[in-house]
Amino acid sequence: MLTMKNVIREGHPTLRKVAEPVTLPLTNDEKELAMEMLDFLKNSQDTDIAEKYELRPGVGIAAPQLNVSKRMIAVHVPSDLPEDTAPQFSDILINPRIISHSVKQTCLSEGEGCLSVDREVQGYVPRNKRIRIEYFDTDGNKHNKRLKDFPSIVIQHEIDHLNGIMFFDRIDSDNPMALPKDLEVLGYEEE
Ligand code: FHF
Ligand code: ZN
Repeated sequence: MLTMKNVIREGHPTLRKVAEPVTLPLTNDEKELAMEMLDFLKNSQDTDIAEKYELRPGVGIAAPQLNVSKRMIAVHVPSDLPEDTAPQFSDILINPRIISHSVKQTCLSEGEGCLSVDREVQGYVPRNKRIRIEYFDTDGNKHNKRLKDFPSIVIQHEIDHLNGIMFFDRIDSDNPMALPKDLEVLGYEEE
């Protein structure tokens, strides 16, 4: 089972590398890792399991955060409804690509955090409001999906990890709370 011990932190060189594409079909080790990544997210969102294993609740994780420089991410965005309904998005994405995006941007009102960053970083992280992505699942099936708002932001944060980019690279260092024109701020509850 993956825990926070497996997650590398800011300063580790792997977080700044451009990850390698995954060759299909996946090896058994790659399939195993992919499943463990998605399980980590589910465990981290389960109050009892998260407390027991000291997991930080997360909605996404990229293989480079586990010191594996491959283009593989897991995303598990829970429903935003109070009832126990299906997640908004849950999958393992192999070689994900943003094939188009809106001009309109968005950002989270509370900024972003990262499993690999053990400090609070203030500031807005501008993201594209809508994206269309292409990716392969672990069985090699190709997917083409349109996402908006929170799931779109999460996928952009994860694809950034595949390119060696950290969320704070996108914060305006001169004025972290500056909002570009025509940017819509999204409400966000964290942890
Ligand atoms: C998170 N946690 O998942 C953050 C961190 C915007 O590369 O967002 O570093 F658990 C991946 C509902 C809403 C339930 C939010 C992308 C953030 C990606 C992980 N938690 C949440 C939830 C959360 C990072 N990461 C603060 C850990
Ligand atoms: Zn991150």
